Amino acid sequence: MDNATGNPPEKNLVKEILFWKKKREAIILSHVYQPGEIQDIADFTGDSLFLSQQASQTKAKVIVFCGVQFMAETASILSPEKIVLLPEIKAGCPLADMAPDEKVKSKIRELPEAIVVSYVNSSATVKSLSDYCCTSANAVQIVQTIPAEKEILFLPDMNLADFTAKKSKRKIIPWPGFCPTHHLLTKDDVIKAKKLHPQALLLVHPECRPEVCNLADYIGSTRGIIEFASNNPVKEYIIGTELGIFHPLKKNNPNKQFFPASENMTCQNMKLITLEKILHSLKKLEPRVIVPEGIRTKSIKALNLMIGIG
Ligand code: CIZ
Repeated sequence: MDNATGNPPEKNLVKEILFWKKKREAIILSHVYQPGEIQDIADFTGDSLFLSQQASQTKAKVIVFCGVQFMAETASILSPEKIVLLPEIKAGCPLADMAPDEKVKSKIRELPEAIVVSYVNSSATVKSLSDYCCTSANAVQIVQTIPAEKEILFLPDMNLADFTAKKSKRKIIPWPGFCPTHHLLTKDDVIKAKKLHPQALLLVHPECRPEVCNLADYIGSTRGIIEFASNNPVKEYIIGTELGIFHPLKKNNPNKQFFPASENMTCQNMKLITLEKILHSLKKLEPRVIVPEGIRTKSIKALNLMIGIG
């Protein structure tokens, strides 16, 4: 308890955050992989697509992005006139790091005719080299808009590339990257979870390995997984994505049961942001994420195509 207010420390922290949020005319955006207490104080919680749409539409002067670097960069590209804060600047994305800018440039030189589709989990420079950006919520739709005779280079996630190729029936050249959190889920983990919960449906993210996806009842983005579980009469689900998603799943579906496909599916980068860091960020207006103008103007077209579809 706080001696002055008699409130638990977390309650005082939240009050202070809300005070500074108003003072700064800020909006707080939280990804569903963030810790539950951060999702609870956010103005909007969701996936990259939804949060990018909010970032592009908001009238707020300051965007506090509770997520990882590429998400804050995306917000800055879409809303260059706003201050974009990432409360922990070290919150990176190992998947995005698997497609270094120079290697991507050289691959594009090797495939001059290819249409380049980049998953939003990529650097701002990679986005600026891309014809289209996509998220897991709209990768299939985006690829389907590309003329059938065109070669497609899809980066950086090879598992999402495989899923998108199968769904869209398009030939895709994958980049050999993967999300360590999703890729660690094995077929054996899933078989074990299914034995423990035989009545449960298996819902997995397309960043999971193809042999895991083959066993799933539903494969989709975080938004897709939440909608599927919320709209389905079945009461039990095994979930194959980052564990932060359990917060909205349980909150929206108090009468249903959710089991992790693996207890190890935690993205450490997503958990670097804390309530204390959000408060510090609002007070000091740092750390800021700014995308250099030359890269920003080159990446905006691909991003606008992404936020316009889905
Ligand atoms: O698009 C996103 O936000 C990610 C990283 C996953 C998902 O499916 O929402």
